[in-house]
Amino acid sequence: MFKQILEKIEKYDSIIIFGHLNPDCDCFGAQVGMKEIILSRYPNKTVLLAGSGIPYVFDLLYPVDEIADDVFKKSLGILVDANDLSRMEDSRIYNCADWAKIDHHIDTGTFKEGPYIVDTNANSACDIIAGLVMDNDLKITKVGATALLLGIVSDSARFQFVTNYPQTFERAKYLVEKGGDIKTVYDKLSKTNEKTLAVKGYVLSHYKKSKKNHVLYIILDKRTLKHLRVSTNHASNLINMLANVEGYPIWASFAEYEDGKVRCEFRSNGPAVQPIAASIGGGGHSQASGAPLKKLDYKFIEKLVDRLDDLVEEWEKK
Ligand SMILES: [Mn+2]
Repeated sequence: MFKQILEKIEKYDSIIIFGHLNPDCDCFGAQVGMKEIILSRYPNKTVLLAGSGIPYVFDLLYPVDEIADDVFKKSLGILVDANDLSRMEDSRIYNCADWAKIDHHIDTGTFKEGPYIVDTNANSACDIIAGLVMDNDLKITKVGATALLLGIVSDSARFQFVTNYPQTFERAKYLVEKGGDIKTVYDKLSKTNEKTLAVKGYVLSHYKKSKKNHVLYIILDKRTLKHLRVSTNHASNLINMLANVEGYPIWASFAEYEDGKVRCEFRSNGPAVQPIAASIGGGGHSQASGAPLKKLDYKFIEKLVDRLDDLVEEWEKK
């Protein structure tokens, strides 16, 4: 499949790499990594990054691009770290001339627009891309290697969630040897601020337990988030505050946006939670998935938590 993706890249002078909604370090790292790989091989092509990226690493990598509307129709669109066109942050992806995809989420079969690589065993999209570089003897710059390390380190929660350790460590080693700045990546990811401490304090003192005591979860309504002065996405990304608590193999968060919609996140170190996310229009990985809700409906959330509870009971019986 990579050969087919490469053929597409060869065919277009203009290439736009798209990140998903609520971009994270894996998606942005994969965008920058792909751009560096493509430009190393084809220096005369124009490669642009769509979406909002991760501003706090712009100084370490570089910012996303402002792209005029008319550029899309002559460009190849590459999707990284997401299932299909509907998941991408910049919806102008629909206007592209052609598409290709590299992803590690459970394949929903909804991407039919072009060649793709999906490896659900990879802990991050950046892990897959690092593998492509090594296996195909591609060039990677220092910035590109740093970007890929950023995705690998963040999506694996500092190498906690890894399926194939020898392979991932080998790829990380390769990237460090290519000049990837692992030290600064760790510094960036560990840096925190008082606002974040306040949210963490709130989560630790307000989390709830499911009826059958298998699930820890937190509900963050928009009033609370406003009071804490943090965005819904920032708070959602702190879900692992509730991770690894003895007796609770599943943890979840429900955070309300300004417009009343809700972001749900489910995590597990026991049963797969992806089917529950998928059943309400979401998806992701087997043990780390999310879904959108139209509104903050406490009754509905209670039912969802009951289902997660039942899931653990089923799993414990096995
Ligand atoms: Mn990812």
